[in-house]
Amino acid sequence: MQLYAILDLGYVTPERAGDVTSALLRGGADILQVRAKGYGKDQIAEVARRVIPLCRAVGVPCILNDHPDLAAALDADGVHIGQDDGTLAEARAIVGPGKLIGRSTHSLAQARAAHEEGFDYIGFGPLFPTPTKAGRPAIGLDDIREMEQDVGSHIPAFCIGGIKPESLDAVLAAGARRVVIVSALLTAPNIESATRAVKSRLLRDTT
Ligand code: 3NM
Repeated sequence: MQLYAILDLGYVTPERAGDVTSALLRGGADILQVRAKGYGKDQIAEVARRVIPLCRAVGVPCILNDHPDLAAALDADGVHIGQDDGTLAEARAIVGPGKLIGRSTHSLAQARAAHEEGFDYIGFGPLFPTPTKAGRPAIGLDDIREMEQDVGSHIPAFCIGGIKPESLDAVLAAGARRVVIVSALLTAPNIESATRAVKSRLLRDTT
């Protein structure tokens, strides 16, 4: 589980959700999140109902961003929550056992705390400035190795934020083993081949 893709409706219209999801999956995404900031729950549900079966058909977990209630109602494979979205226990009470619950973390301390709390996986970033989460300060590459040692050796830890195919080498050299890449895949001329290129780079370096 090395490449975490996000179907972000900031980059992809709902009409293209199925096609883009299929391209990400064919390219080798290991886990996929539906992220739809600013969309209503009905719209998110409509997209997720199409995307979840595509993921399930190839055994890839489908995670909803932000909405534990919707994840439970749609029987998604899990939910991803931010630092301000309450505790693991609160999310767990809504989604139930057996679902993945991930946490965004933005420092070594937050990464350790999320692991201690019992999250199933974390995001760690943003490594670089990114328009996908505008305004959040970049944390750079310096803490990746320690984060991998303390957290990533216990639960999957995905480095995120501004990662491009061109910067992947530096991110891996800094100790990362798993990444989330959003805009660089979703805006690629060929999403499937861009995803496949990143995935084979990850496989080459981290196995
Ligand atoms: N979360 P891109 S950075 C959704 O650091 C998200 O928590 C982040 O998109 C975090 O690959 C980020 O386009 C955006 O930079 C990732």
